[in-house]
Amino acid sequence: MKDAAPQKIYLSDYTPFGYRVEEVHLTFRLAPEATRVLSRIRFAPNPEATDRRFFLHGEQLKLLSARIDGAPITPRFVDGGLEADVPDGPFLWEAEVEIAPAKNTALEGLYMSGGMYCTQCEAEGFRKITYYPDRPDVMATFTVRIESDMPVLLSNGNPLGKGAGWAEWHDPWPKPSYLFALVAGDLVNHADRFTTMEGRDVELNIWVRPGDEGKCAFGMDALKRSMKWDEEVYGRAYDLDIFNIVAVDDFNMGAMENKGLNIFNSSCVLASPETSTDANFERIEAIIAHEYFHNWTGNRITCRDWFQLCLKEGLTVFRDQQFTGDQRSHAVKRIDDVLTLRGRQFREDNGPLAHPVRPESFVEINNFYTATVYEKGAELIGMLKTLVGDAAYKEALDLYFRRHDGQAATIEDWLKVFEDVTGRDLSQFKLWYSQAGTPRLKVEEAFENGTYTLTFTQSTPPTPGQPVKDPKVIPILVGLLDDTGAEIQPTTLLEMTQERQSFCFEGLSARPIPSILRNFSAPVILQRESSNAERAFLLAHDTDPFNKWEAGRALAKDVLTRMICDGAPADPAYLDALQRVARDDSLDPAFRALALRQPSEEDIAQTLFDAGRTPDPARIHDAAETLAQARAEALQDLLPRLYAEMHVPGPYSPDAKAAGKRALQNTVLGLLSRLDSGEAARRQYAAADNMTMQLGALASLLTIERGRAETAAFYDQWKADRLVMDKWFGLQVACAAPEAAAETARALTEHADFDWKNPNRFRAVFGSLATNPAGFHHESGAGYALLADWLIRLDPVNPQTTARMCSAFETWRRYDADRQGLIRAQLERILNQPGLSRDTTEMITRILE
Ligand code: 0A1
Ligand code: ZN
Repeated sequence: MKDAAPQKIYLSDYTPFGYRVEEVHLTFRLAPEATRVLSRIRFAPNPEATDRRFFLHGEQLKLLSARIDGAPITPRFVDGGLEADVPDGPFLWEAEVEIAPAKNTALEGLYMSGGMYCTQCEAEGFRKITYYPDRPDVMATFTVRIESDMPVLLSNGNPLGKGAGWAEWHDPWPKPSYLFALVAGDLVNHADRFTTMEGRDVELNIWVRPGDEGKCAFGMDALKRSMKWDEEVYGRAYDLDIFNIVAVDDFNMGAMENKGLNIFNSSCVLASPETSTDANFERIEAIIAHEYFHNWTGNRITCRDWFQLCLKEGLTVFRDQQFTGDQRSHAVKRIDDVLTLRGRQFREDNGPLAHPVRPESFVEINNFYTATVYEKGAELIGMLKTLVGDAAYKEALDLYFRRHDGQAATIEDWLKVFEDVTGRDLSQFKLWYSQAGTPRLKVEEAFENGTYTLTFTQSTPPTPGQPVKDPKVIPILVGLLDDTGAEIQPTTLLEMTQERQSFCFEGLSARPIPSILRNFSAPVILQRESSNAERAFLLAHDTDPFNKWEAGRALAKDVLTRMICDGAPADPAYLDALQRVARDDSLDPAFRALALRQPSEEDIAQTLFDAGRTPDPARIHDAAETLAQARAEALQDLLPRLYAEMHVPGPYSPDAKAAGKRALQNTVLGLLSRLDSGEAARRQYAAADNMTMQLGALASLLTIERGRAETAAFYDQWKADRLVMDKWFGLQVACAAPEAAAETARALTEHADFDWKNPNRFRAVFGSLATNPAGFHHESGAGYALLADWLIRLDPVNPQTTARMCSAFETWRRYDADRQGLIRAQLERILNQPGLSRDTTEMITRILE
């Protein structure tokens, strides 16, 4: 058991640091086992602070010397750092420390990946590099000298000079330590240039390991499009002479926005048609944009403290979502984003890990890089924009950049710019930042004397530490259709502020058919009695593409739920509606692919639980399989033709139009394979000249053969490519039959290529196990035990990735007593490990509470 409860940090305890940092000089003498870091830091008393305690964070550092104004001192080592007595006025702090990057398996601070040195400092990694006030409200300019025989030496800002075995960099923009970065390695670059709207000629580089240079062109193109877009849409130009991106294989997250030196998980930047799917290309484009957009929303304006994380993340996610919508399709992007929101954030918000978008306390900040902070955070920006309108949103953002450039800001600052621009009082809106949980929005309707009334009631279930919730402002976009499908009331904004509120539409000649929560205008769960006939009608006629798709999804969920709960057969009305969508050539293929996708088993489990039932993953899986077979049979006349029509001739291009066709083609293949024993899939596999088609075929084969399809040829073809091998590992577990999933995963852990210390490889196997619900929740409990074994093994090596993977267990209270018992036993087993990390301890404790 744990000795003492780890220390909790509270938002309400915030106080500014007693000192300002005027400038930072760092010298790195790199060596794998003994890197020396020399720091020269100019401090001055902070006139805005009263507490003059001089405390510097530092962890896992060997202090070799420390001086103040040139005189050696002996600091006092305290928990998490050191303290020293310092002069009353400005002074120079100098220290030398030793660290061992080669031994750093946690991938936080300075570490090594594939022979190169790299850093990850967000959120609190800089303190593993040297002693420093490692908090985001301390901003300073950095000058960095790197001494190493590695050929490429990079840091933030602009290059000052380089020679044999050294390079110097200077970043003129004050920044917090979490944006510091250093890279040293044997790297090659894909170079380009970009001229900003201000006329600055910027050198652009993507640095990769030799052999990967052919996988950079798409990322570079995405970067240039992002730079242009931020100028055109937000008026934001890049502000240094060079922008570097580096790909590393060992990385805990997707990528990191270090000033002028973004570091990427190689899976989020390297792309080629042969090795990357369309989904990979789209994700890479979005992440490149996301990190680039942070240059203004995150770097130029940063967060005062880590409780304000959503200030940079919610806004930057919102911006990257806008970008993808502009580059591709707004409708498809919105549906994809809502699928992610429901699949990850609603799941989180409705379980033991629920927390506000701006949390009020934490033990380990790394545990709060969550779907709630990122995805729900982005929804809050979208709601604000809907409420104030596009013009006021633009004005507010201009004011935000003007007012807070160079500052470490708060959510209060953010909301104040909207208040100042619009004159609105946003205090009720602010509840979205402080109250956790997904609001339920119940809808009632009445029609009398030509007046149609919609009455909404909102309620938010209790979440940990928040038993009672106040009503929030909910922007509800509504349109009305008549029974011919004509729109009689175009999209209108209803602004709900009370717990129960009615809105009237007058002068109607007949009862309309409502389309409610268009474009998913608020992150809520809509509860409305509706018939499948009405859903099919909206699927056919709604002019709002999101709600058109939503109607089809609601229909499918209703059909599946009845199959699971009442043993009903697949509803022919649903199958008819599906046919109409499939053959409607006026619809974008990407949209059709989404509309033909079946709701996930996880989604059904959550829905059943919400309706007060106990989901049985095995039954859900069986019903999903039965429905998929029924869908294939219902569409069988159409499938071969549709498959042929979606063929994209010529060389592969990752553009949205071609990708949409391939998405529909692969969806059709999935259905077709259920009828032709995989014949078309084998043909597609043999003919494929790109990964989208090759993997699509393999997934279809694995699905129909319940995970037993031959994957050896794929392995032989791709064994030298780490990123493709992640797909090979992942797909086998994702497609495994329920009773075989844990064993498939276990067998893969014995494979010579299972490098479990690499987060991508670990996630390929165990992330896929956790997202195969019938497999993970198999009644034997084998999935739970296997994951727990491996979390226990990974924790001492990489606490951050271990802790993140614990969320696989977050839905445990949904399930029956037997499963709950099995999971509890595993959670307790993990918690009882001696020396368990703070990260994992916090996660398991919260899940168990
Ligand atoms: N700020 C990055 C994500 C990130 C967060 C934490 C990390 O280490 C703990 C690494 C990256 C982003 O939003 O892209
Ligand atoms: Zn981010």
